[in-house]
Amino acid sequence: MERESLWDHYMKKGMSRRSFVKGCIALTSLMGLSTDMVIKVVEAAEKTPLPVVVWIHGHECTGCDESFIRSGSPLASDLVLNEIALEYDHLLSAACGEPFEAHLDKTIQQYKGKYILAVEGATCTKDNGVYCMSGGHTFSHLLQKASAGAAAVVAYGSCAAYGGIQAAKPNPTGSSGISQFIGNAPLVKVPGCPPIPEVMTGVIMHIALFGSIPPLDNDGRPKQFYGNRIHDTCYRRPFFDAGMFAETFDDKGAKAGWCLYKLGCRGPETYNSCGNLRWFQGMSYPIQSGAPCIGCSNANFWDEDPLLTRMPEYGPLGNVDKIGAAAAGAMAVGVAAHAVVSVAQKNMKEAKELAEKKGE
Ligand code: FSX
Ligand code: SF4
Ligand code: F3S
Repeated sequence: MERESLWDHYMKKGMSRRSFVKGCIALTSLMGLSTDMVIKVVEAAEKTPLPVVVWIHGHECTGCDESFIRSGSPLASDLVLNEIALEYDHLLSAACGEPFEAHLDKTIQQYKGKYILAVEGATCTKDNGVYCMSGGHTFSHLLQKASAGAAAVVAYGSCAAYGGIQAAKPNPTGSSGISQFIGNAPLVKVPGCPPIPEVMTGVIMHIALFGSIPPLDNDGRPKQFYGNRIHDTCYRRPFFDAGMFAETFDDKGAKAGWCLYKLGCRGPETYNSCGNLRWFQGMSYPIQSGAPCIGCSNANFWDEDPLLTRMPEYGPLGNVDKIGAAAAGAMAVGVAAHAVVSVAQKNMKEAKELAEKKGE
C-alpha cells in the first residue's frame, strides 16, 4: 500500500490548501533554504510519501531528545505525529520488550533501503560492548543491523558524531562516534551537545522531502546549519573587535555584556547556528546567558575545554597572547592576535583620552 504524503495527510485532516502552503513555507525556512525553493518544497510535500524513521539511542544523556521535543517550528509533536512515520524510538515509543524488538525487525525488512535511521549517542566496544546494550545485544550490533538497510543515517549530537562526553579521557568504555559501524550508508552529522531542536527537525525534513541528504561540509555536517562560526554571528562581536573583554564572571565587563573570549569562549573556532537560530524559538543561547561557548559541536570538545587553559590566564590584558598560544590551530592564533591588536588599540585610545584629559 502506498504511504501517504504530507499533502494527503493535510487533506485527510480537512486542512486547507492555504495552510498546507503556509506549512511548506515554514519548512523551507526551517531547512535553511532560500525562498525560491518554496515551489520545490510544495511539489515534494505533495508527492513524497512520509518517511519511515527508526530512532535508536546508545551511550548518551538523552539531552538530544530533550532538545528535539522542544522544537518550535515545526512542533516536535507535529513532526512525530504528522510529518514522519516514527516506527521505532527507544525513548518516545510506548511499546517495549520482545514485541517492540520484533517490530524493529519487521520495519527494517519492510522498508529496506527507504527508512531514515536517526542515532543518538556513542557506541562502545570495550569488553565486547557490554557497557551499552539494547534488546539483549550490544548497541554496536544494533547499529550495524539497523544501518544495513537505511537510506540515510543521521547522527544526532556530538556523542553519535564524535563519541561525546563518555569518550573523554581515559574513555573507560571505549566509546566512539558511530561512523565506523554503519557501513556505506550515507551519514549526516548533526553535532552539538545537544543539537539545536530546529536543526534536528530541519535535517530530517530535508531528507524526507528531497529523498537525499543535504549538502555537507568536509566533516559531514549540513552546510546550511554549520557554515558559520559562532563568532561570526555573535552579537558581542563589536566588543571583541573593540578589545573589551569580561575578565571575570561578575566584573563590570560581564555585567555590561562584553566579549567572553578571556573566559574561555570557543565561538571563534566553533561552527553552529546558535548565533542565528538561538534556542527554544529564538529565546536565548549560552553567550546570551553570560556563559562562554564551550564548543559543544566540536569533535573532542570534552577534552579541550578552554576554561581549563584560559581561566588561569585572564587578568592583565597583555596575557591575551598567551591565550593565543593555548588555543589550538592557526585560526585560533589569528583570532587571539586580532584580540591583542584590539586590546592594544583600546589601550592606546584610553591613554590618548587620559593624556587629553590631563592636558585640559
Ligand atoms: Fe550526547 Fe545526546 Fe550531549 Fe546528551 O542524545 S550530545 S551527552 S546532550 O544526549 O548524545
Ligand atoms: Fe562572541 Fe565569544 Fe566571539 Fe566574544 S569570543 S565575540 S563572546 S563568540
Ligand atoms: Fe554549544 Fe556553543 Fe552553541 S556551547 S550550544 S555551540 S553557543
